[in-house]
Amino acid sequence: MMIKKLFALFLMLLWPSLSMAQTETITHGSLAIDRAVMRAALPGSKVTAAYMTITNNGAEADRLIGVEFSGAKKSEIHSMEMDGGVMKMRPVTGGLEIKPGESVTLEQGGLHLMFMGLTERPADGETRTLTLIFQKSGSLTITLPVKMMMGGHKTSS
Ligand SMILES: [Cu+2]
Repeated sequence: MMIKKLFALFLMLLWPSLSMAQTETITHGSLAIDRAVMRAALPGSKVTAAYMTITNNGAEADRLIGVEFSGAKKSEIHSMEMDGGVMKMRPVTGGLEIKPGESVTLEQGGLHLMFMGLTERPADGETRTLTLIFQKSGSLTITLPVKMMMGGHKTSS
């Protein structure tokens, strides 16, 4: 009887990791991260960005309040807005709210994670590790693919 219960528990624990490998969704408490990707940095460039969709499946709002990346001197959450006909990006103050039952998409030309003062160069086909810091859910370390991406974001500075 005990063995049966343990086996059932084992299956329950195994199942999310199997589905995670299939869909590339990373779950963390009530949060789910999809389509995480880091932009490959061009040779000589000191900046790059990362994008993803964060979904809150919980009943309470959470906030992405920070990001850490060991390959950059400074990592920030940025927004991008038109300002007098010019695209301008600025740090998101107070964190990025993820309302219950909603998704926030960080994408080219919009919200993004910004890495400045790169101390190494993330190249196409590699992977990198980031730590996302959430107000309620705490820290989540994710490994994401690095891909060459065109347009949408200024990668030279
Ligand atoms: Cu930026």
